[in-house]
Amino acid sequence: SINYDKIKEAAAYHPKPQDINYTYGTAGFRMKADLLDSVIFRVGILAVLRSKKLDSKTIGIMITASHNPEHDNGVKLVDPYGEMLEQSWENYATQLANAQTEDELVDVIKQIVSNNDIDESKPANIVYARDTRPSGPALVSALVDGLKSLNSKIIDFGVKTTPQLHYVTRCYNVQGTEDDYGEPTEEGYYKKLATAFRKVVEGKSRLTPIHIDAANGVGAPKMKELAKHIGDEYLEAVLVNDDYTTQGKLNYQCGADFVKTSQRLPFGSKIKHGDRAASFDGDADRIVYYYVDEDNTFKLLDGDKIAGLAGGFIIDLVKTAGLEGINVGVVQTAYANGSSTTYLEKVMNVPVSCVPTGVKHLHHEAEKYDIGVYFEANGHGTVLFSKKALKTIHSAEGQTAEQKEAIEKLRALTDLINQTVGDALSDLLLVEAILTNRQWSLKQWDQAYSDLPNRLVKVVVENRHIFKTTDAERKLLEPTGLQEQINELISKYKNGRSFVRPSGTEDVVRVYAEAATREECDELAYKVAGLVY
Ligand code: 16G
Ligand code: ZN
Repeated sequence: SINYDKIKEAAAYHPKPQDINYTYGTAGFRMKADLLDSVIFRVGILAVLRSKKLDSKTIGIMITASHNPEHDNGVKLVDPYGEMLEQSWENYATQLANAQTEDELVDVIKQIVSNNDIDESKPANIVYARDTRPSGPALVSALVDGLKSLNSKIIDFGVKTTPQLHYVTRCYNVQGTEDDYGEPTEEGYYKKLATAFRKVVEGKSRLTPIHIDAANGVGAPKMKELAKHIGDEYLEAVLVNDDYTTQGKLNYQCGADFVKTSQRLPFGSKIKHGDRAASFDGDADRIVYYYVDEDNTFKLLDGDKIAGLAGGFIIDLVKTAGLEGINVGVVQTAYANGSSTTYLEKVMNVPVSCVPTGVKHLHHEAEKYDIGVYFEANGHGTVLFSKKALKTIHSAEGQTAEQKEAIEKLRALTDLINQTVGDALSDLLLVEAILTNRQWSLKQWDQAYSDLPNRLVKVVVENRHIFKTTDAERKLLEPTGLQEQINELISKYKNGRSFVRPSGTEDVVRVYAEAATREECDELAYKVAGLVY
């Protein structure tokens, strides 16, 4: 059982700084790395409790701050099937992190144990990984101190992408069952994806090279490894911003978040008209595509475009395969471009749901469909196949050669897609596989619809917590009266849409606007920002 004196002793080496209030938010804990030592120690403790609670299932821990600056870091917990930590436990994470003294810490632990009827004697299993940040190794040792203070069985998965950690967590928990998800190794991950990719593109001509900006992060070495497993004859990947060892380069003027936010090429990219390019973020769980047009304008293919491409391809395969009983739906957030929603609903006739920002919300909504495609505009997303869909796809036989081929491709897609979480490597292969099958250029893909001009503005306010939203963050409930003022502004713009929400990861309020023209959109964004300020 739990030795509380041992915990106190270990915790004394990882004191909580005074005057800091930590919150486990949308992306776990995330902030300047030098404030995280005590937090990570305590996250280790929470992971052990979670594993004990879930009958010794393996819990994953990822140390990363994704697209944030290099000096930041963060940590999040991964539940047994590779999903985000169950929401009701986020509160425990926050409570543990904020316990000021060792005695308070032990009190919180005891409370979690008793609230959840945790059997203290159950063994605990943990797997952890980190990205390439220089602060990673020191934080890992704080984590290990936390884990060891409770005698858990620990697997160090090393330097990995966030989605690889999600993958391996699921693999450990379903190994040898009918839900087997692959070998719980990095090698197993590459083999699974590479084999599936070759199956989907077999017999089609290879596309021109894909230029990948890896944000100088962990996606660089991992993409190279994946490409080796796939082979040049199927995919030609050319990397830029692949220097993950020089300090100061991670996410600096490059990566998916930079490209999406600034709507321009990353530093270091030399693509010309006709080239195909994509950017990962710092932990390789987001991807956006882009190209430059004849007249040298930058064209972005973001998460909404990927959802349209993937949704369209999967719907076609399901129809061709004759699997009419399988429904396909798409899940978006308020940030989805209005044109993408119209395209999905009106042209493709797909049901679309809108949920609040954050992967856990999208993921859960997508589980309601037989095949649920979810993407945030920022490039984070994946496709979920329900048990029913998997069973149907794996047992279908097909009458005609065409049907058989469609079924084979659907089967391969269930392996190609990392169903635990959005995965830049897996999503890249998904997009490349679809474009190869369709023999489409990025421009042809882009022609499905044109994005409405849009603008995202950050507003620094005194207290962002007074902003309360409803309707999947599309409307403000509080401060009272503000939404009416915003509505009045919106009504003056053609195709105008705007909403205000407090950020879950930064101390700011975000204002989003779109309208028929760039000028109108910018004007709307700044006027709404003016109301918020
Ligand atoms: C986190 C979320 C991401 C979301 C972003 C919004 C996860 C794993 N990540 O990075 O999905 O788009 O937060 O940030 O849930 P914001 O609340 O600051 O706008
Ligand atoms: Zn990320």
